[in-house]
Amino acid sequence: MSLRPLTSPWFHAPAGHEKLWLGVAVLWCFVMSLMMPYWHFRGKQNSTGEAYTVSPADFLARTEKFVEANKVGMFKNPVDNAFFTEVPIVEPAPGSDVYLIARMWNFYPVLKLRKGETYRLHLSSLDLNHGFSLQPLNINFHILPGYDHVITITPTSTGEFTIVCNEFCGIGHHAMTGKIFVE
Ligand SMILES: [Cu+2]
Repeated sequence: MSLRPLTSPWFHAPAGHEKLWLGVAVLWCFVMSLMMPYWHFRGKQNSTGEAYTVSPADFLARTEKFVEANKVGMFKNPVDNAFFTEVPIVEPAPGSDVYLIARMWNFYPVLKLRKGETYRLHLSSLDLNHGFSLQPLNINFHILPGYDHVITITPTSTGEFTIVCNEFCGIGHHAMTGKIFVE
C-alpha cells in the first residue's frame, strides 16, 4: 500500500453549508472558553483553590488521628470482591477539618455529615491519581498524591451519596467506591 501525493490544487475554500457549520463550531469554541472563567466566579461547585503539599505518610497519620477521634461505627462494603470489606464510619463536628484518603482501591473513611453545616474536606491520595466523583450530584475533583486539597463543603440535602473513582487506577478501579451519609 502506498500513499499518493495530492494533486494541485488540493485546497478548496469552504463554501455554502460548510462555511455555516465551521462558523457555528468557531462560535461555540468562544462560548465554551468564556464559560470557564464565568463558572469560576459564579459556579457553586468550584474548588476553593486551597491546597498544600503533604507527604502520603503525614496525610495517613492525620487521617488515622481524625478517624480515632470521631469514629462512630463500621461500614460493611456492599461491593463484591471489594479490597477493603470494612471501613470505619466517622462523624466529625460541624465546622471541623475532615480527612478523606483515596488509595488503591478505596476511599477512607466513610463520612457522616449534617445537612446545612460546613466542613473543610481535605482530599489526598496515598499512591497515584484518583478521582472524586460524588454521585448522584456529579461533583468532580482530582485527588493527587503529595497534595492536600481542601474543599469547603456544605451538604444541602440529606441521604446517601456514593463517591466513585473516575480516574483509572489499576486492577481494582471498578471496586473503588466510598460513602458520605448526610443527616
Ligand atoms: Cu482510583
